[in-house]
Amino acid sequence: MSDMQTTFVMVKPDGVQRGLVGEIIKRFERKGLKLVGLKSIIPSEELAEEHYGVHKERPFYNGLIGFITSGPVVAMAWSGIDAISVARIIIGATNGREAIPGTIRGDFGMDIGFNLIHGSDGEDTASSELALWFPEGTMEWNRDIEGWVYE
Ligand code: DAT
Ligand code: MG
Repeated sequence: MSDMQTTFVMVKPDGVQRGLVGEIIKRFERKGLKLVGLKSIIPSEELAEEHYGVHKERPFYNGLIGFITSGPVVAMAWSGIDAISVARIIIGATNGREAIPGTIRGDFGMDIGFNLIHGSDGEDTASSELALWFPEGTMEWNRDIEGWVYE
């Protein structure tokens, strides 16, 4: 199935602290995904807990919430055909030590917790995460190069 989708992507505090925001955005941009939302915020505890609620019972949960609320993140919405899986491929495996070079985590990460970036893992999480991080909605706009990205 090839559907037009929008996915939620977030540069985590370690990616911001390490000065990788531009490098990360560049990879989504040059791939051909379309930017439809972008903001930098320091997430509140409530926001972090809602975002990672699915991991509430995991041993790393408290550390994860502390990490995500520790400083600025860059929240983004990217659109394109199969954008959810395309973004996950660009991001790479959860553990940076196992992620393939060429992926963001494979190129820049050495850790599982400090893994630089989040990307929605399916249609349901994409829509709930977009609603959570972009309650104001995302942008509708026509990109002039569209006809050179998709045949
Ligand atoms: P992903 O971010 O690749 O979708 P996930 O949804 O399984 O991975 O986990 C969410 C985040 O939680 C992950 O990006 C980093 C953290 N995490 C996962 N497993 C962990 C572990 N075993 N130890 C520490 N942090 C972990
Ligand atoms: Mg996940």
